[in-house]
Amino acid sequence: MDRYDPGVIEPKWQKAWDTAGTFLATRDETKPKYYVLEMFPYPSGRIHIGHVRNYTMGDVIARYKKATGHNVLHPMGFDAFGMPAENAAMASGGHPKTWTYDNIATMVEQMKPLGFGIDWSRMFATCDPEYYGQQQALFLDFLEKGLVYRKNAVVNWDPVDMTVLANEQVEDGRGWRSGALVERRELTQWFFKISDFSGELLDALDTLDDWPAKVRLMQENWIGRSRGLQFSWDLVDPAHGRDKVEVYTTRPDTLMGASFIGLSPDHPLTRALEAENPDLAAKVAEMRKGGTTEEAIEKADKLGVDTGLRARHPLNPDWQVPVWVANFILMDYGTGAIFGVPAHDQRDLDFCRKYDLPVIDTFEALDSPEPVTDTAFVPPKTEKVKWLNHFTGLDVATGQEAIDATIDYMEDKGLGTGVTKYRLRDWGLSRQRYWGCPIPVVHCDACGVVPEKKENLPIELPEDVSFDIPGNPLDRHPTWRDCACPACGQTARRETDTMDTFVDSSWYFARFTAPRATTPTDLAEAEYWMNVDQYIGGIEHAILHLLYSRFFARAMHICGHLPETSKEPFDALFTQGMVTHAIYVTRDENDRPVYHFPEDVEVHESGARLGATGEAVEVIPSAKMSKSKRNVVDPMTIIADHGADTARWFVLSDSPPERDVEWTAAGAEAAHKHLARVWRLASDIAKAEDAAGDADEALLREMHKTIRDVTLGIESFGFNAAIARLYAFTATLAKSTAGSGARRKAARTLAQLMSPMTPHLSEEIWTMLGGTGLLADAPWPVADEAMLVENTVTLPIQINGKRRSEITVAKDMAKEEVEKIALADNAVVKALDGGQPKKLIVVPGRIVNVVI
Ligand code: ANZ
Ligand code: ZN
Repeated sequence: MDRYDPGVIEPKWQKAWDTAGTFLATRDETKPKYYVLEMFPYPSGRIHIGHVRNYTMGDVIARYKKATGHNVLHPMGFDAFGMPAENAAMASGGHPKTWTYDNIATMVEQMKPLGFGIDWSRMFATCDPEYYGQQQALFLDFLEKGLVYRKNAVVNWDPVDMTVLANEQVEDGRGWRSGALVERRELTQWFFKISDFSGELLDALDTLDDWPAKVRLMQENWIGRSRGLQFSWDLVDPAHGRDKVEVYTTRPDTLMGASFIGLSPDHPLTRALEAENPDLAAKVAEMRKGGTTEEAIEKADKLGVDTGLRARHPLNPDWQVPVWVANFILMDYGTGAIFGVPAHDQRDLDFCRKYDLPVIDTFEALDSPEPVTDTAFVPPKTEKVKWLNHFTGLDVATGQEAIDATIDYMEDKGLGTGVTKYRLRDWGLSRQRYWGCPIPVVHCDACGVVPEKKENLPIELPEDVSFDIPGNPLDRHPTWRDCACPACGQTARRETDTMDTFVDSSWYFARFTAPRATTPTDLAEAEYWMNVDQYIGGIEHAILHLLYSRFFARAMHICGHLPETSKEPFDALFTQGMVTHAIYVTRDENDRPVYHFPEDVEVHESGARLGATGEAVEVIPSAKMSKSKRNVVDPMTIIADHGADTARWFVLSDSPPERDVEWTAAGAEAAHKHLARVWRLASDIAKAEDAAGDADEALLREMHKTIRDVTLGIESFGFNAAIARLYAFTATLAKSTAGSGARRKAARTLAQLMSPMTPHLSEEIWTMLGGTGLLADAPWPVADEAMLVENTVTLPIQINGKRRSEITVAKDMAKEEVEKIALADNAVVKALDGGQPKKLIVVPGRIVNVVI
């Protein structure tokens, strides 16, 4: 071979690793283990360059850890259930299963040429019955431990698609697919009891030192701990057997500003009133339209209806406030009822303005008698404010003080209780969907809801289903629902809801430790391999996926499937940046944008033009890649043009891994040229035969510094810095006049240091330069500390006070030795002209003075 040819090199080394089983992971108690995991992909059809960057990062770490003596687990699988497969089936008539497995096959075919050091023997897809059967077993264990339960819940119902929608699937109050106005419906649904773990999940965030602070903060806000007051208002006239309304507030300090009581449309009292009052019922029905997301509720116009009931202020029985039903009050937060304070809450203010309810001043500043009417006003933590209505005995207090003082006051009087509440709701997992994991329970007329027997698992999805009409095909399957009750043996019906696909991704990391076990995990394997030492994935999963996984790890521990030490399953988390690309736009005759694929555009210094017509193209730099904007690059094209090593090298160079990197054709070209240069350099060195020389030590010193810097770079996720150092060392090596022995050693080390990024090229050079065995198995080079310290010094020589020359000597050289070398210096010999110096003074480490 006389040139760098990745098309030949890359398949060759992939085959060599495969044959040798280089990346197969087996338990080995003699070595420290290291588990590195990238968030597994959804089988959408093709891998994109973002995947390449993500998996390359994981691979750099996996290969580096292997080289540093770790027993590495680096698996890959597919998050394979979900809506797109069903949508594809609806759109083109195929079957979700075929669509999914075809996509998986394609994506594996695309990933293999990238040369990732993955243990492919552990691969699974979450839609494999072998996997989801164990998920069903987990469900049954959770059920037994009370970690999953059934309850009625208000859901987003799409009346056209006849399905429940997740909050994220409701866009502007409409179903994301059908565009139909979403309704709220009450359905019996399954829930995981994640809220039991709210406090623990929040407190444990403090132990996750190797997680990005922003992710921990996002989780903290999502769990949302708040301290407030729960207390009740007596009804002036009891109704439907109720004589009070219980409310929850985080602002008890505003109690004297209450102007109404608000009930959720789903509050039991509202429901009772609806039954007898058709007028009210009609208005409440109107409120139930629209999504159930907090955001949707926040955005919706404020709607209310006066129930006619009145409630007494707990601190002043003569003070009565009206009881309204209001659309912005959620049933599943607090008590589903509030007291409204328009002076200090924007929603309440909007509501009171609309329905003409009073706005009551609550605070005034200490230095001014003017009431504070800013709705966003929270008594400042430092400035003192005075309460207009100081009922607690304190007439001044800071914000938290005022809140705490009111809670204490109410508790003392026996009027209420301080409570800690969390925003985190139980996790509703029921989906009226086909392409998901069936919930393994049975409905029996005699016994009710009965768990399926474990020996009947997996409850497999039937394959003979059709998607030509909306709704859940499992519901209308002629026979699949029919089964025998596991308890009494009578005919019964299977649950037709399937699980939220977030369930599938909440424990796959544990399953990778024993992917073929006939129980959810094999405890010995889990104990050895868990936790994930380094998890890598997108920031878009900062909240739900990670939170659900943290809950699952706890629940699995409770059921004996994970050790106690795995309650936090991810020791370190890294969230990588995206690969971006310029968008190329021209305008059509109506000035509408027309987007162009990068391959159709020629980019010159003078600007970008369409290759075909020469038309000028507008360039929008660094945009998120998106098919609709056509600013995408296909990793397969890159591999075909430049090789996988170039793609791997490029996605990690130029910017730190947590930041975005912009893909440019020119950048990829330059990366490829550099790798070709390294190949040529190595192949020249392989042929060279020259003696050891003066420059050997300098080259080897530089090599050891490079080892140190690249090692540090990889250890600290500074892949771009490591790459910059490798560029520099390549330049040094190219210029070096050292002997071939030293250069060979340096080139071999260069290849080794590059190998996590460019494994194929590195193996090739390793072999070329006489390395033994596979480089992938070779131990990581260690920087020689002695070579890192500068152990020589350069001393100027002054002759009669003038600087005439200099000598370089070992730092610790004895004075007499230095004198000898100084006397042998050409300039000194000349000046002495055969005589002896009057004086010869050596100041160690500084200077040599010669007086003649
Ligand atoms: C009186 C008040 C006065 C409130 C004020 C706020 C400001 P956080 O802090 O997010 O936990 N609330 C209580 N239950 C609710 C429900 N089910 N649906 C909608 N809103 C509800 O929110 C707690 C505050 O949100 C509570 O404090 C309550 O309004 C409202 F100047 O009570 B507040
Ligand atoms: Zn039964």
